[in-house]
Amino acid sequence: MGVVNVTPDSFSDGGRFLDADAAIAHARALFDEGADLVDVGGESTRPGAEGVSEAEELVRVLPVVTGLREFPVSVDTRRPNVMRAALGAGASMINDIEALTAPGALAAVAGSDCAVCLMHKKGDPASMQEDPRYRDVVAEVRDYLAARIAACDAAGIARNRIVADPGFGFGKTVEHNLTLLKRLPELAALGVPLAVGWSRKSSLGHITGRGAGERLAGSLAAALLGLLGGARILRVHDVKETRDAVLMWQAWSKA
Ligand code: 7PJ
Repeated sequence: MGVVNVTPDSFSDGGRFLDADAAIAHARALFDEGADLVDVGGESTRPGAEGVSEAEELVRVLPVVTGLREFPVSVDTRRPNVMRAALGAGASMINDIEALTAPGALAAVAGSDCAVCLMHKKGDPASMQEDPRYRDVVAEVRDYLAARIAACDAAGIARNRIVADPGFGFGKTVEHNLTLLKRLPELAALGVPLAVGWSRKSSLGHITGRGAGERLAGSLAAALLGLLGGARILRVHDVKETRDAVLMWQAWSKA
């Protein structure tokens, strides 16, 4: 899963069309590099990020989803209205960092046949990294995701449409992230495919001492550790390089 952020280009005076065209071109490049899916997001949910309005999110995301109709597209959103609009425009998956907890989100997904990625997070992006605490991070993440899968089930979203993601970096210290990565096989008990996202994240910076633009090798190592732990979807910025790591893992698995 390649990451496509749709955010206004502050250096461009060409306006909205250029932002959408740039995102579409980026997504096409990621498919050329071997992505099976791209994740289009119009709201930054990085730690400390400020929110965008629903109208703004729609204006960012919809032209990109529409422009990628012939490709498998996931839309990273927490808002039911954005979910419905994106699915109407041809999206095949909803990736929700709030695991469909917003009022109306379960119904928005249940009303289509799309796939859904349920992610764990603790707290809100503005403050979630301040002092996250868990008794047992793996048990808490697993129980939360199991409850969200049960909520989907009750809403009529079949299990074979669901992917679960522990949400690395979302209300988690470096230690929590490492514990979850090491004990990823315990999340297999959820009975749905697992997605992981370590790409370029700050935990890699803490571990390697590298700045945001220098985390490719760390990201690839984390991706491989995720695969070895049972992950089946890797949410990454660097598709070309990750594809080679996946091919190495596949060849090693078959040997
Ligand atoms: C994730 C995500 C992740 C899923 C972001 C970033 C932060 N969705 N959206 N999993 N991370 N499913 O890319 O640094 O880990 S935004």
